[in-house]
Amino acid sequence: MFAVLLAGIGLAACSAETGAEAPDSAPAADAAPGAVYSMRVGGTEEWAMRDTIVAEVDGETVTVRVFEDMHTFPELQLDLNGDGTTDAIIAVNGGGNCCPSDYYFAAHRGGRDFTVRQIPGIYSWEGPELIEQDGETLVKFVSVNEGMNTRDFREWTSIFRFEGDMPVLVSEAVRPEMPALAELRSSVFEDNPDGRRSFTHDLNGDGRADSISCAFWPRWGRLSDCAAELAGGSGRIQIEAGCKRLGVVGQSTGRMSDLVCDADRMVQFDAAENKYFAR
Ligand SMILES: [Ca+2]
Ligand SMILES: [Ca+2]
Repeated sequence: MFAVLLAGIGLAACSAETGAEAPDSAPAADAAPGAVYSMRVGGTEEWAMRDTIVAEVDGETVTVRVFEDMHTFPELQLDLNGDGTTDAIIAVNGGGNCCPSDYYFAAHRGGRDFTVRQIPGIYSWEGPELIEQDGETLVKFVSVNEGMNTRDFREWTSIFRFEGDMPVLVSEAVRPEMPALAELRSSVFEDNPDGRRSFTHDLNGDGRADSISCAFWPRWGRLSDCAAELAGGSGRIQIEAGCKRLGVVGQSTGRMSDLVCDADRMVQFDAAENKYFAR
């Protein structure tokens, strides 16, 4: 998850590039016959953004929608609503890495007529994915409440179909949490992001409570610099995992209890390194 997060940040940061040399069209290799979508630099201001989605229709360039002062990109181009015209899923973001894109459904209604609607409830760093389900082509988004907050980790998968010009939610499922015996959550830093917080659990089964502690990284709302200290003092055991929730689960690797990061990511002790690593 964390690698994905960082990749997402990189992508968002790259999309913040500006300038008049920006290409005026996006790859559209998978486009079905019909409208071909691309983005254009709108306006003449210094911080020109590729804020305009256009479509080529029968040799004509039609403005589909201007998202003023935003970056745009047509992510998917195909007939999503089954009416024979090429539609698009459009990513729109403000540049930088604060937030993932918003996503819009552009329906080509024929001729120069397009309808654009936001796809609601999405907070996805990875963007849309086409899936086949029961013989139907649908679009899946995986959202994560990543960002500057102390809320509990939440990952939800939303699947949409497109009817006419409307995105219709087919299903939404939240990734369930693996239960923990004891845990620490980002929310304990809500009132004060400074210092360290800890909890205790007998990690090595010697009957003595050990301490697990973390600091906090406000920018991404994650626990940071987590470490375990065993009772009796064999030193600090670093926990290499950036989590919004770190807990102890009822299984172990070698002599040491396994940990859970966020919903269900396993974090296990590596005796050779004397560290915990996320798997
Ligand atoms: Ca269509
Ligand atoms: Ca112990």
